[in-house]
Amino acid sequence: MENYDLVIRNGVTATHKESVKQDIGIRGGKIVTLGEIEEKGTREIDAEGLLVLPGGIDAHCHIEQKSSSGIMTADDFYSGSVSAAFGGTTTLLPFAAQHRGQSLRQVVDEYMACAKPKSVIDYGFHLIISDASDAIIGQELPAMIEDGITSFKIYMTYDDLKLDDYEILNVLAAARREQAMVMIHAENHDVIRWITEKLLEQGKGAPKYHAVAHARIAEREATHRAISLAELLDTPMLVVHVSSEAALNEIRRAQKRGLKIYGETCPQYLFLTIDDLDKDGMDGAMFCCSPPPRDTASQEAIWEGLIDGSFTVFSSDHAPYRYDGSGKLAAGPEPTFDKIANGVPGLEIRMPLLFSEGVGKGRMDIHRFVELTATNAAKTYGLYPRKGTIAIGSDADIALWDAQKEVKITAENIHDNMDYTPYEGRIAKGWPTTVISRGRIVIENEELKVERGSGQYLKRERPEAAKPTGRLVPEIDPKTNFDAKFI
Ligand code: DUC
Ligand code: ZN
Ligand code: ZN
Repeated sequence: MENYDLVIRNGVTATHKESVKQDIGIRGGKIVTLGEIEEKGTREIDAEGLLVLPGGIDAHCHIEQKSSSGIMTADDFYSGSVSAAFGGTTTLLPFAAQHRGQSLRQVVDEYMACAKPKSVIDYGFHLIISDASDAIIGQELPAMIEDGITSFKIYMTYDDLKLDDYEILNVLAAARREQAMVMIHAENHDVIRWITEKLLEQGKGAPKYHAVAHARIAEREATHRAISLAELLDTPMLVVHVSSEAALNEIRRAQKRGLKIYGETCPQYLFLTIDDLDKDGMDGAMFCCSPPPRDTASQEAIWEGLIDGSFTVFSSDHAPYRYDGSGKLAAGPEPTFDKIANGVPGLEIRMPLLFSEGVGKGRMDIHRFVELTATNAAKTYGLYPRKGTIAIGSDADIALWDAQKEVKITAENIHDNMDYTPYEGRIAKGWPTTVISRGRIVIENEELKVERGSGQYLKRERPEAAKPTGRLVPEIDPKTNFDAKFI
């Protein structure tokens, strides 16, 4: 006789692989039984007519993070985690961002101290590495990876963050040795800088010129270069926030050649365009993010990449800066585009908008939706099968999803700490009604049911996805992918 803390009955469970009508028995925060359950649980939920999905994993978000120019995100770990949970997400992987001169341990300790008393759902961290000195890469980074922070992001642009190709090679070599996942922001710094200078010389400082300065060619070139560096050292790598078909095609080509190159895209590249930046006054600032939204043809190309499997994960890239002097207008009431904080919010709408426009409109099936919003992130970042699926032994992280529920997205009804949403007025059909994290009911009847700080830190495994292919040998010897005739 089993004793269940919670039994979910009569729902259709959908994982990345299959849909099954079954009951779910939960005990001690874990899924312990799948199938027909006769015994009563301490708590019971009737999920008749609902989809029972793995809770989402948002693997790219900026929470309680200071940008390199010193601007604080609007969300802390409380408002950010609450907002994510209302949208069906049960795990967050935000960044612990190193500013040059900081030790990685100090950075992680600071972010842990912020998250622990506030997050209502489970969380881990990716590092951002802006200082690729020997001490950081050779000693500190391996220690952090050993401690379960098994992924990190590097940048090819931004004065205070960018690494040059030599530094990137050092970082990739370390990631390969340690089997950590490298995430890369791929935009050509000097191309952006050059166009920006020319635009500003011509007095073109309005928000819409942000999208001109961050040209697609800058993204394509940097994506190609990043992939080349990863190929040289046979190091798996994930290209974050891909906005354009040209960059996506670089990823596709690499994948066709058998390289472990992964891609991520985000709601802003499906649902916004350059026209959103072209608003009266400064209003376009609300849509400034990097890379910027492109055009409707790009949106279709990004959809195709999600459908055909070229993209591995769909993340929010939630980077919330309010439309006031604390955020977008921190440099003054009418800053030129290069002084506007980059980023848009999206934690809460990530899954509902993809469900509504993807599954609801017949572009993708529910299994692909689950894969993109949960399972693949778990696999890519060392959390699978604990997170990202509904299976015996997995954490009971579950979103009960009403495919018919329609919600109009407005700044007021989104639970983050923002004063706008870029998706104001859109209706998304398909929302979670009950959200469960480790068997705890987090959201029910439109209400938060757990205490702040009840989320747990996740020490992650080294991801299988970060294992080198083994088909190339990065040491300099005649059997390698180096031109070795004279070695
Ligand atoms: N990169 C991100 O990942 N998020 C916001 C802005 C940026 O440049
Ligand atoms: Zn980035
Ligand atoms: Zn980001």
